Amino acid sequence: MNGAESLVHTLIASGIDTVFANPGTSEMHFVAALDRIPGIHCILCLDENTATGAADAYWRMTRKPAATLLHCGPGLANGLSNLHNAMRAGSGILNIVGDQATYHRPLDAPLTADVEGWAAPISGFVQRCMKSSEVGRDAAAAITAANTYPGKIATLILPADTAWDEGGISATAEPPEPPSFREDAVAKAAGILNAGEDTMLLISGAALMEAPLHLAAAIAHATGSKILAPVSPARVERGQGRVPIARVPYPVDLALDALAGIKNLILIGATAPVAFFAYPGKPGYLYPLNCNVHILARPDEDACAALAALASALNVSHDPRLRRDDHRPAAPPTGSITPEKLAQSLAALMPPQTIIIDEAISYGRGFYPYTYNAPPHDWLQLTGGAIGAGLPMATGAAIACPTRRVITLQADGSAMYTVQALWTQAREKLAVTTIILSNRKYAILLGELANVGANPGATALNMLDLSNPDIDWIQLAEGMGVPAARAATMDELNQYLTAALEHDGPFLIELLV
Ligand SMILES: Cc1ncc(C[n+]2csc(CCOP(=O)(O)OP(=O)(O)O)c2C)c(N)n1
Ligand SMILES: [Mg+2]
Repeated sequence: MNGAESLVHTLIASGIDTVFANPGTSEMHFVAALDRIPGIHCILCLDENTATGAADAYWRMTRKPAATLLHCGPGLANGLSNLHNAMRAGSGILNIVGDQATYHRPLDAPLTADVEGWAAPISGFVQRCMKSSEVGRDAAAAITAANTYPGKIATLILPADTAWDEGGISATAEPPEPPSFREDAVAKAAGILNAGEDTMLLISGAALMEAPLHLAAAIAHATGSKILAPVSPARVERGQGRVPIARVPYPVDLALDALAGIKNLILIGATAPVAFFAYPGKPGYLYPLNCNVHILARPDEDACAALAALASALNVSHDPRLRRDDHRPAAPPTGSITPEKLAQSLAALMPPQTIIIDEAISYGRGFYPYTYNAPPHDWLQLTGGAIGAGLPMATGAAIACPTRRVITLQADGSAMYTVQALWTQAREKLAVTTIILSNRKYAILLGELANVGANPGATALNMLDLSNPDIDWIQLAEGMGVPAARAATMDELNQYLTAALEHDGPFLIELLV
């Protein structure tokens, strides 16, 4: 067994069966081993940021790491912005980076780079394999790290000779230490909630899944407090039969309003809410200066167990009245296109268990309330603000959940960063419907120009304009094997969306907004 084969055996023994890959010369033995040893689904991505974004959503939907396969430092560098988003999401990924042979590195050949240096800021674990006999052991340690709550990016650097040399020994990853929580933090939170001051529970991570969120809502209801999610949670289970939860609004003034008057902020798997950016004359923290911030569970602690302990300390149990029980709209709205109508159409047309990938940027701000009554679904967002995540995440979510539908709410400018993910969707015949929100501009930045007090002229405005030439989304999609149609009214959108959701593979709708 060579080192590469020991790596594949270690992946399989440790529960990893999916690799999002963009290989190069130094990974050829790993590629050959994946071929010889059955059991791993290898998905070719035509750029590294598609591979890393796909692995992120794969984790969010399965809580199981996928592996990436990236080529040397520059391949890793291409994938960094979606690794950044994955790190912000708390996703576990086995991030495999092939590299120069150990003895070739000192020669400083062109692709030699500081892989560790580029990997370190987004990784919870970095290890360079030094010998074929140690690849299995190193991979197992990396997988344990990737599985460590809430999920970490574990970068495993695989020099070519450690892959091709004989003497490989496969290993099995140990389960990680389970997360814990602090009893004293629970007791203190119970005291705060019993005192009856204005209190907000800010909930994130695994606590946004159906059962813990329901319990959090019951606690809030019983104690007269409020619940809120962060501005861009990794995943929320929502829709009919579940508890609706709003998010901290993106615009600073609206966020300040949402948290105004709060005397206590209890963080449950969440960090203290801050503005996305500084704006002249506006605060960075979004809660009042005199608000007491209490951490019930840090993001790396067991927020669900802490919530359960808090509920029992307060003698609160699930309250079925808090679940959303109204029906979805009988028919989707027609006529001209607005964000609210688009959200209502989604609620009316999406099948149960749809996975929504939201990189809608400015157009999507108001989608949330209009989809509370949609069938049960998951909503995944851009967690780290690094645009270019939507199409890759849709790809990874569809691979993770082959029996579910994926709908991508995709702003046009952001789509262009990783548009080649569409090709992988076509090749893998994934049930993904992409709705391109085609406003032919960087609309959010037009607002931001005003927010920071800049006074734009023609040069500035030209840098935020995506027309001249207009991007032809139909040709782009069809050029990569994804059938597509253009919609200029809600009626057209409804018609194409209905058909797309019956269609076996991917479909793209360019929505002229
Ligand atoms: C990796 C990365 N590059 C650049 C930006 C800056 N940026 C934020 S939003 C945006 C434009 C978004 O345009 P689009 O996706 O069309 O959404 P719209 O504003 O039109 O709603 C840019 C360039 C970013 N957030 N991340
Ligand atoms: Mg746009």
